[in-house]
Amino acid sequence: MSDFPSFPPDFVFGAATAAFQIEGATREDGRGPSIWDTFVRRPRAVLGGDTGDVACDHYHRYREDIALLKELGVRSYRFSVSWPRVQPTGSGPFNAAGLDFYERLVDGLLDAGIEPAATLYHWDLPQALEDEGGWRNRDTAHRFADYARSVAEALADRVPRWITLNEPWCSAFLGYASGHHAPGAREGTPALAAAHHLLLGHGLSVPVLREAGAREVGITLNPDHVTPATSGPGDVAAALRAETQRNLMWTEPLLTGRYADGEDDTWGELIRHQSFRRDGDLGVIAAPLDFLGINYYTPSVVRAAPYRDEDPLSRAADDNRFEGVGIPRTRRTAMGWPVVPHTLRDLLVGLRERYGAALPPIHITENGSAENDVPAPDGAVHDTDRISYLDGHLRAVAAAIADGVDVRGYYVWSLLDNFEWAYGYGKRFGLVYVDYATQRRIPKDSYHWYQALITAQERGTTGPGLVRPVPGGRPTR
Ligand code: IFM
Repeated sequence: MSDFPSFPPDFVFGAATAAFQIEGATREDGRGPSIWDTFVRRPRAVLGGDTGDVACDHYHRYREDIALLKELGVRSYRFSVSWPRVQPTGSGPFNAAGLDFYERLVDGLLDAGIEPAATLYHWDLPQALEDEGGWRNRDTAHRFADYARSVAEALADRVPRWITLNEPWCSAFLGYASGHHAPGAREGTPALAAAHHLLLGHGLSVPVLREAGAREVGITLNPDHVTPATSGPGDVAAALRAETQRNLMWTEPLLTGRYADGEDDTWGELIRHQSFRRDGDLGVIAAPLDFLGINYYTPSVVRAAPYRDEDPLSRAADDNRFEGVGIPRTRRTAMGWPVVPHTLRDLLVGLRERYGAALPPIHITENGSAENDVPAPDGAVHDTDRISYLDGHLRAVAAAIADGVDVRGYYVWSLLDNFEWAYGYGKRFGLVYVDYATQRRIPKDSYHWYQALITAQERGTTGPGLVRPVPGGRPTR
């Protein structure tokens, strides 16, 4: 940690999780089924047939997890509310027992001196809404705003920071185009309708959240840092299509109130029938934000490719004539994701250059790495690769701040090892190792490293040799 840059005094260091990935208790206290409860039971949908039924058992162990957060020293904890836990069918009556869980969680965090940051939608749509078309159906956007209102009316007096959606690109393109995520659909125009309705649901919920007392309202995107494989016009155009799908189709409506210019080249016939977009929608979607959440893990290098499916009638919305190429000479995480930290700085500076004053303050709402963690004979988890990943990316955030980007916070993904969606429990992103057989939590070396970093930042004592993380113990100086 020597020569580690100093962050502004009010910079928020945090850690993040999401409901379906950690809570378990999927059939308890009146929770309804979500699209992920259905999807995990589809043959071969999730590696090893893993489910969210128990996960990290956080629903029962949240007090222990709050104690881990307190010991870690984070200022803020980002969690998500499970929509089907608080409103089992996504419309109609709320489930008092479900809301009560989040009341207890929030009160426990506040007692521990930790600011709660709530995400309203981290992919666990109530199955009953999917049965009506899910996000393809415009009505789901209105159901989402109603849900947002009720949750905020219950919690906004104690939760200052609210995130409407987590990574709507994943909900639309992994959920309805590639089919790798719930609900597992492979569609064209309906997936683009889903993307639009996600944005609409976000926009409808922003004023509702404010009316209910939310102090800061934002949305979390996962923009990619895209580079063309060559400077040839074909690859450059392919990179723009990749950027349109991953970045611009989200940031342009949200921050400028316009649809992205590159849509026709990206989607061709699939976007020509736009009856799902109505007059006035852009005004709703562009509701002013208090912050923009950015989740960032790895960059992409892309080149031009033919359509995988020549037939626009059956073509999926992610079939946009580009493909990724490898990035040589870079370490890869256990996800196979290349580690190139400076691209986070470049992405942030690029957003600032593109949107100028229209770019709200930024919180890095997720960043972290999956590594092949195994407890060592001494009982500890020596995850030096994760420490190096986090170190590099935090330095990239500091560099972006030095370059004038208004970044206010950084949340490590994730507090705990957890259910990594289609990869099941095989991929470990946590600062804390979870032994799923016993539910024992073991803080990894990265946990102690982050703890030492936060302590040093708070004391204003970063600099050469000032902080030494002690695996398994408190930082020393
Ligand atoms: O685990 C996910 C999280 O749910 C959303 N952002 C990316 C993480 C790592 O894949």
